[in-house]
Amino acid sequence: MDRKTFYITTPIYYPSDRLHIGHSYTTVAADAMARFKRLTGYDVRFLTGTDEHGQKIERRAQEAGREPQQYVDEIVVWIKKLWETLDISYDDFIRTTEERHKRSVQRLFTRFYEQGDIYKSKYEGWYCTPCETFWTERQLAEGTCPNPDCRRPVELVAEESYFFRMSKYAGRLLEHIENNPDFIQPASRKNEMVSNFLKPGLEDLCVSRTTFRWGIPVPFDEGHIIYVWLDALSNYITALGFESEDDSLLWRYWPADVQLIGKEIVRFHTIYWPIFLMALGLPLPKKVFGHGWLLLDEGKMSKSKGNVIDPVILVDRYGADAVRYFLLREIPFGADGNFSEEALVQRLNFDLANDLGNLLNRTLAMLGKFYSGEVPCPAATGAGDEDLKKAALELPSRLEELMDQLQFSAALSELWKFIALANKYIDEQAPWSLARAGNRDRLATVMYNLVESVRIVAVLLQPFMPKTPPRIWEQIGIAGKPALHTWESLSQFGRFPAGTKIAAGEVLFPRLELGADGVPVRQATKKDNRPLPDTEETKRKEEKNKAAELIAIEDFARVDLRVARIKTAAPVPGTDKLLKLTMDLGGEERQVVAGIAQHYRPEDLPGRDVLFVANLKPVKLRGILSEGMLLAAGDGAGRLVLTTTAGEVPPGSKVK
Ligand code: ME8
Repeated sequence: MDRKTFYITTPIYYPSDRLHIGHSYTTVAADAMARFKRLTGYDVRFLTGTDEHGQKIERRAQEAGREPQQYVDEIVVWIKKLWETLDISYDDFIRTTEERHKRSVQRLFTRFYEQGDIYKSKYEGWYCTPCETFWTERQLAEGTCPNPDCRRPVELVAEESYFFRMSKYAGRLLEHIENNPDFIQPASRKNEMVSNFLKPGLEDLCVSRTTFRWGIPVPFDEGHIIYVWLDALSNYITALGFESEDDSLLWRYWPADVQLIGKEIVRFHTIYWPIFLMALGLPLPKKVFGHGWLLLDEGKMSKSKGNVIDPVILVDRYGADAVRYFLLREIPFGADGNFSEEALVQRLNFDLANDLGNLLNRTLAMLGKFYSGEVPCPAATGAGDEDLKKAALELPSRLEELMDQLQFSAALSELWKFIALANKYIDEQAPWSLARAGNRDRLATVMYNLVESVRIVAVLLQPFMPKTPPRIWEQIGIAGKPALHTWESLSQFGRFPAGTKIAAGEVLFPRLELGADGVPVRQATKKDNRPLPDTEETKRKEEKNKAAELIAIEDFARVDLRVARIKTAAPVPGTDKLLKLTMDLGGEERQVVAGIAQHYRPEDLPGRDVLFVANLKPVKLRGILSEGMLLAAGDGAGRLVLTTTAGEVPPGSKVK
């Protein structure tokens, strides 16, 4: 219990819809930070969750013909699955519809009221439901929501409400911000908050609504629902048991060390939130970091605009680690940056397949060739060793420094500098020449230093790409030696046990290229196509299977194969695998349900020609009639590619 603690949070996301890569961005960053702190010995608490109340969610549920609870329940299942797919190691997931949260929020509201921070009056002003924000007439932008990313119509609200006396705490907050330069990061956001909001003077905040029901009722005045932002912001302490029977977590972990958010909600987190905390007599978070936006074609990716990238499709195509690497590496944390799949593929090919992959593969291949796969004992030092060792020993503290500033991209770039240095060490030491010259002592040292460098890289990769290091441990033969995976094991260069047997395995990151249709395909390389080990036994089995599986030409002729053109494509509600398609078979139209939703976006499909089984017995899938089947090729690694003809033929043409 005497370990230093580290509490990190993400925003709690609205389950009004499925989340996109923008939400994954914040969560992956928080996860990398949490994992990094765990690696360096901290007792970490990592919180994420969902913000489930409010008018926006109530309306979305109504539109979908559901009860709000039922509506959010389904999306929350999806969100939790997404975080599992992305290896998000949260310690707690708070939902604002949970009893533990609702009870605490009601107690907190009562406390504010009893101590005179909240009073009842009448609110007359404007409300933006998509942003769940009150605006004054003066703040509106030509009569619409002034949030530059929103600009949607606002609604006139005139209702009896409770108000929070913001002005009472404004001076103290300003002082805190000025005295704690780390509190709001990056610094530009701090200046914006101070000059645009605090200096002009804070108005009291309306903290209850009466015109809808989906929220936490004010306990002593049930016609009122607690304002969704007060409800939501409290999650960071209700999840620690604030005002509950057991608040030991609160005492252990509060104040938060880092609260990660996107820049559009910095105001809520650096003005309202600290003021609520001051009113509760609790310390303020040490750092609130408002990172930049992921943009798509220069506009903010957002659910309401519909210009979003689905993280599930990306993970399916590239794997969780490559997606995580890209998010953390591509854009300096804090700044806005454009998202593009081409850039992701480039990162994967250059940084992961080339730099990291080559270091591992060359090291393994040479250990195999020169030492039959057994790591030798270093025997003769030489020029270049010191530089490599020095860099390896300095790397952990360099990374720690950058991570403490949430500079994920710079931290990864440092790690990659070391990878580049190790690759250069191979080129300069030229182990093949040492082998040819019979210089076994020097060769042993070079090979030893390389495998030790690979180990060090893998240790430091763990927070960023949690799936990759175990694959490296496996190949360099130290999977069963957890002591060699730790931060402490980096304090010395030379912990790798000589005599370890390596086991070269699959290429970590095969090179990809984006096909004309925007779908990535694996580039053929000599390494990727290495034949599988051929034993007499497997050969015999294959022969036997082949004989059993042969079909006669008449069997094949029973299948009516056609070329069909996709006319329309739409998701099947309630599934993430199926699409409903209408197909043109040359004068005849068919409806089919195809399991390709994780491989193709509906909007990319119309107009494509595919090979089609036209005489399949109709079936109903999810209650939808499906009359036929599209043919697609699977690569055995989970990727599916539609089949088509090599040249233009009219829809309906027979495939023979
Ligand atoms: O605001 N680029 O929830 P939300 C980068 N429930 N990050 C993005 C992004 C993008 N294009 N789009 C979303 C809410 N995000 C409230 C929060 S907290 C007490 C309540 C990330 O579902 C970013 O972290 O709209 C942003 O702040 C958050 O998702 C907004 O999620």
